[in-house]
Amino acid sequence: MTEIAKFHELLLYVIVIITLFVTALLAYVVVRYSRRANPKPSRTTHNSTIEVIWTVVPVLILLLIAIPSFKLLYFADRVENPDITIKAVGRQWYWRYEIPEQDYKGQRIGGFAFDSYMVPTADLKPGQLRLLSVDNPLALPVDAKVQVLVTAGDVLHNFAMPSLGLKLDAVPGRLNETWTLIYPEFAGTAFYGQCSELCGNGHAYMPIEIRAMDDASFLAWAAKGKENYEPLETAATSGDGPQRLAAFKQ
Ligand SMILES: [Cu+2]
Repeated sequence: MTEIAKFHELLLYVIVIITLFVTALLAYVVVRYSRRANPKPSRTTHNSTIEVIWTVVPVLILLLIAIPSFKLLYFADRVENPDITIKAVGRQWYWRYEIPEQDYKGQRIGGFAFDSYMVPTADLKPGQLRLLSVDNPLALPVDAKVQVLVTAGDVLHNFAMPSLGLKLDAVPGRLNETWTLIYPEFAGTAFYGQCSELCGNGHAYMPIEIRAMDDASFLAWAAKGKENYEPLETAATSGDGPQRLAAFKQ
């Protein structure tokens, strides 16, 4: 997200300079070449020097934008040696998180999966956010390169977490990849996102909640997850989504 914000700032400078330049040029032409100030118009039809300049300069500006833009695309595309890998699966209408078995900070963690449902408005506890809080949030360690894999179990969804610079299509039969890193000062912060691809009736009711945690809290969460959540081997077939959605609708 930091890099996206930096790129956005660069674009803002480019846009402001171009807008000021064009506005000044327009004002100059309006005043200097009005009928009163310039009663006998020039009959010039072309000027090679000016034409070359107004072609080359915009090309250079576009290159100035394109180079950092492509660098950013490739930077966000893949991370070398991630510290941890998580997988988000979009379903109608909830997110399922799979934490594959892996080493994190010298400990064996993962091997479990769980469903993450929105907390219905009637069940909200103090501090929980309407349409954003979920029953089982995903925890992520701070200061770790997190490889994020995204797919879908039924129709198109989109895993979007604006604060972390994440927005990735969830496509059935396809595994999309990106990564993020949460700065250490955000330990203890909850981040909220939403499905961002119209996926049907419950599209607005499948939010994403990520809790940033320091390593100790994260390892404790992972240990509890291993105990309480379902093992990953059976994860693909054991979703109780339809029953829980029916309960939610009642
Ligand atoms: Cu959706």
